[in-house]
Amino acid sequence: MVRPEYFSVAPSLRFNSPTFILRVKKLNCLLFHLNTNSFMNKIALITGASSGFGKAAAEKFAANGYNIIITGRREHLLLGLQKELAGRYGIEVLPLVFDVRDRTAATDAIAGIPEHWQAIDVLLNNAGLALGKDYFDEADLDDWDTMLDTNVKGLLYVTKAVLPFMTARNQGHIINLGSVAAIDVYEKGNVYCASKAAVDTISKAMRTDLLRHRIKVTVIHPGAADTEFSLVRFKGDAATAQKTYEGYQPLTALDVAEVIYYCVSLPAHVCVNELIITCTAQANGFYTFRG
Ligand code: NDP
Ligand code: 8X3
Repeated sequence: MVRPEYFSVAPSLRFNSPTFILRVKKLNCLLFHLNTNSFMNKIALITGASSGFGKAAAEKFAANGYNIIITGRREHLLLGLQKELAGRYGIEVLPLVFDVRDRTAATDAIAGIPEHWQAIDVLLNNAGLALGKDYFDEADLDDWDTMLDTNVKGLLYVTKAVLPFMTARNQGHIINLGSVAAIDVYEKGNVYCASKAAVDTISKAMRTDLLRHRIKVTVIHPGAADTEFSLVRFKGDAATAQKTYEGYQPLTALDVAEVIYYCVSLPAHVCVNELIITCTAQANGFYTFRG
């Protein structure tokens, strides 16, 4: 026979006892906080998250518990990524659709993010492109405008819009995507190389001027990586784009995302200022062994 005392419930745990009611209220309060966030999570804003490095970085940050703000022009890709990453990793994703070349759109989109998204820990300035690969005298002025407007001015607009959120907290990490093209000017690279050299110089300037706000600035210079980059550069000519990667194993977007995440995961007092990453077959902007 089961003795009655095994069924007795401590007075404080009886449903109608004041202590029990208080405990339930406290539990509800805790659950409410857990629900309304995940805003204990860190926040990363990633430009150009609809493809390539940006998309791979979005997944890497999401997998590590970051809430992410993903930006780009192709809304359907951002919405698809939002659904996928929020579902897979249980984090929050805020898509922002704007063209980084549009100063007002970029500034307004970022200035208007909800308050609980404003504590941005990491800004990944990744949106960018090459357009054309032509001799200087034969290149298209519109291509040059687009590259400078996107790679240089777009990066400046986004950074200026995000900085008030970082300086307010005296903390943050800005990662800029340069390229080996910033370091070695190869034939027919002209203005793309110049735009990435500008990113390199701007990164040094940011690092210097933002020291007083304890904001880290890292510039990452990747070599050839198989993303949509070449398809965009050669304006949809898939055969020419594919030739870029023939005869060797290029970097993948994931390779670069891993390195980006390594840089942000270092202790607060450590900053990777500059980093060059190529596939093993590539020495620099000039030499690639196609065996
Ligand atoms: P992808 O073409 O795959 O991705 C580029 C991203 O930039 C897309 O998400 C695109 O989004 C976004 N983007 C382009 N223009 C704009 C714009 N005007 N406004 C907003 N977003 C824009 O290329 P990668 O991932 O390879 O390139 C990412 C960065 O890395 C670039 O800065 C590139 O120069 C640099 N890089 C690339 C290398 C490579 O070999 N792949 C090597 C070294 C550096 P959407 O079209 O939706 O707007
Ligand atoms: C992209 C790499 O070598 O095509 O920045 O310039 S390269």
